[in-house]
Amino acid sequence: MEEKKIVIRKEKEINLKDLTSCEATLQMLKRAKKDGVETQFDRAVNMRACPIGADSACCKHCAMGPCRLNSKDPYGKVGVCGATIDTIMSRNFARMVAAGTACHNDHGMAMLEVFRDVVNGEIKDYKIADTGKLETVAASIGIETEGRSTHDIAIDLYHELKKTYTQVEGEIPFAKRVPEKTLETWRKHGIVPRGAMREIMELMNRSHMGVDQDYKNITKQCSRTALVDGWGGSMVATEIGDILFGTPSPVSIEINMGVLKEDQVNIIVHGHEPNLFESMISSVNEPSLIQAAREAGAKDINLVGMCCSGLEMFSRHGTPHAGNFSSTEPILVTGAVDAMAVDIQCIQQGLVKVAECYGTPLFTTNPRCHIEGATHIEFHERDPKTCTDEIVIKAISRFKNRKIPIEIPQYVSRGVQGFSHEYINYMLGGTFRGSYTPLNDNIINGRIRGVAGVVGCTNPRVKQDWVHVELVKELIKNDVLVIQTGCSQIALAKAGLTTPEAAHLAGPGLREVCETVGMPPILGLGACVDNTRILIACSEMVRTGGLGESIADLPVAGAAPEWMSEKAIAIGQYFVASGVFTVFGVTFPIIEGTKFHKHLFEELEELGFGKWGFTPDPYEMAQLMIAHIDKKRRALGIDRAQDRVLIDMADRQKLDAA
Ligand code: SF4
Ligand code: MSK
Repeated sequence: MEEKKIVIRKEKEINLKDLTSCEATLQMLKRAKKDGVETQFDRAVNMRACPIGADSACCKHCAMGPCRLNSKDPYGKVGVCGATIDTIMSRNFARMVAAGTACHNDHGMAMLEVFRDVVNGEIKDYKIADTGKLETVAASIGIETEGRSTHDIAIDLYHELKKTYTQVEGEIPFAKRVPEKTLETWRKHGIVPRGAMREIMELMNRSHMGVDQDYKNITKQCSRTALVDGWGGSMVATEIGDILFGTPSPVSIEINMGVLKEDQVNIIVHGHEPNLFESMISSVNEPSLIQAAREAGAKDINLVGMCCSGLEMFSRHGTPHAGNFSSTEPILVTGAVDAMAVDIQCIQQGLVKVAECYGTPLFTTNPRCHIEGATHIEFHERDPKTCTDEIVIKAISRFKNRKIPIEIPQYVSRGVQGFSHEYINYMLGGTFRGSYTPLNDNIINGRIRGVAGVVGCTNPRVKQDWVHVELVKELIKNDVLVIQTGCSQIALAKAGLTTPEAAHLAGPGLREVCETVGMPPILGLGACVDNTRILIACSEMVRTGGLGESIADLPVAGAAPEWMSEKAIAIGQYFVASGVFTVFGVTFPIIEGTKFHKHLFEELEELGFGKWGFTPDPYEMAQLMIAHIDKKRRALGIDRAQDRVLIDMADRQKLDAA
């Protein structure tokens, strides 16, 4: 492959150390700079964010505009149609929620179709790996499982879950899993989702020029749409992924760019759907392909994950992981990647040029995601190996013809990952009495102050991984148990903080619990669709008792400190609508001091939901989250640590006599 060089526009001097706290990525950024190769970090420095767009103070929903309002004087002007700043910002926000929800639902629906074809026998390369999970999920939405065959339960489950997407009236199936009081709040406000297609369609209609022009009414439909993401499409993706490929349980994995091997054929899979990766595992274990790799001079074939599909794979199979979103270009700079195969979501177009520069073949595989300049080899679940075998063959050929000097940053961390909510149940309660009672008890007695979900992307507008790591360190220091998904989980794993030994960084109460159970203070739950595991964990905490009646009563908080995608906004809105205080970093696309801002950041909580928060500073973010957790503890009457009282025989006799 012809090597090309790209000249970076020298508009600004960049101090590379300010861009990332990932040492491996930093090493590759130095090499890229030397080679004159541009990455997202250069582009972010040279592309000043539009201040009006950043505040969402512009509208291009019709050809009377585009209209730009003044962020400094938001009520000084309206659009040509008369739209106010609150209408414009809420419509823009709505379209982000619609797009994010569409992504997760399209992913979930594709997974459900694969499940249907596996059950029908039309897809033969996959099978149901976890029948126990199949039965649990089916029973949770009222499907009879007693004495029935796996096939019959699976057929019913498919038909029931299909309603998540296609139903036009009624409530989505997983509404049955929502705590009663939370569901009551949704019903009162008319936001229980019907089906994803209906909700997304209605939100797009309402955010069109000249339809819904009341920011509070638009917010309602934002919540209804976002809820069909968290409790709908994403939850289906998680549950079907577990049923087909296995429910994760903790596994020790290696993470960071040092997992690449100079003497092996290195293949990276990056994206979000587990199907491609599962088939790639079969292909790299194919004896004829291993033989071909050896004949080409390689010791073996080394399969590595990145981003969220990598998270699904290391949670299920312990597959090594090379890094998060912002490292997907830098890893190509190693020259050691013999093929990168991608499916959907978070695949930057910039990969094409970096791949070209270092002679790495880049393959798109999903009909939804072609990229100009990448080679498309379509992946079909009914014949998956044709695609993945071909990618392996091309990777072997690239290995044989490597021209670029290899430089692999020697950074590898080890961490324990793969804490499904089922495993948390088992870990805390044991095989025969699996339950959330020990978690609730330790929250009530104050050893654990509360639980924080720290999730989401990395974003070159802030120092990569730094906000995630500092925030999480601050939270565990204050006895807050942290649960994680997505690129945030990868940041903490790279920082070496997902081991049981990291308990020494926790406050005394959390440390005691972690040491007793032998668990890390930071639990990685999987990919960004697996935020639904957090929702289920919250529901279980409510059901277990002692911490209030709805998710909004729990001493929990969420954060996406380095978010960047519309999917993150949809996730944030479904956590808020479910009752969770959710803080975002980087930037927030709403002008402070406006009515819409007040609605999202204050009034939603008064209506019985959670609310939004914002700060780019990790320490302030931790304080906001801890203050919220403490507020909830006060409301529950558990704000003072309640140590277990050990009673002696004399006390016991007094009690018996009473
Ligand atoms: Fe301007 Fe209104 Fe058209 Fe938006 S919908 S571009 S605010 S005229
Ligand atoms: S990959 S959505 S950058 S978490 Fe799920 Fe990471 Fe955010 Fe993509």
